[in-house]
Amino acid sequence: MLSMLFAIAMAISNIEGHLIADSCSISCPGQGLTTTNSRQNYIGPPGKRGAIGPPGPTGPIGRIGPKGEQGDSCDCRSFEDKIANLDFTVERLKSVILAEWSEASNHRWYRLFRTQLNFQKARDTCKRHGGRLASAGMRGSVMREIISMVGIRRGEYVWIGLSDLAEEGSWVWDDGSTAPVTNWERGQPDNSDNEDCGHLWKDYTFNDRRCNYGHNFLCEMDRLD
Ligand SMILES: [Ca+2]
Ligand SMILES: [Ca+2]
Repeated sequence: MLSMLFAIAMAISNIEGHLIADSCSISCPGQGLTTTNSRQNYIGPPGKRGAIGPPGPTGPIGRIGPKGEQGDSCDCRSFEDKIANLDFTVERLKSVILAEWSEASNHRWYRLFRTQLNFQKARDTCKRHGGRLASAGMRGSVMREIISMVGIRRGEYVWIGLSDLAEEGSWVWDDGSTAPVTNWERGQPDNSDNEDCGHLWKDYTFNDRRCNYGHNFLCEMDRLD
């Protein structure tokens, strides 16, 4: 009788064991234990965050952006003017360095050109050298000093910066002055045969003469500073 009861108890135990094993093999693989009887479910703690991975590859090149605003155009004219002014300054400095000009007590510089040119060409030559036909230095007492300094001979024809080209009888100086002319040779200016340009003559007095004659000429340059 006892052996029969033992056998029955073992059989029940085996059956229950199979039921638990079957239950776990279906409901809980790898996630804790779940039973078909009244036990609670167990969920494990979250795992540790993994290390930050390396940066990804460089992305593709973006689209071309919109056009920028139109820039200012190059003011080439001002550059040309600056270059011309530099050439002008260099020419003036070269002349002084080469001692071709002499400074008078009025702080202006003078140079006698013994090249016979008409009035306009003489004027242009002075301008090209950074000056003008002698004007301020031909007014007042400084004139004799300058004539002596540059070596103008008595009676030598020398163009100076004096003309009535703009208006007959209105004599103006090339430096813009309209100061009265007080050094005319007696009887001059007579405008004989349309004489509109002034020159040194006789006793360092002035005469008007046709502008197309070729004469030596005296240039004047303002101080360099
Ligand atoms: Ca005249
Ligand atoms: Ca005359």
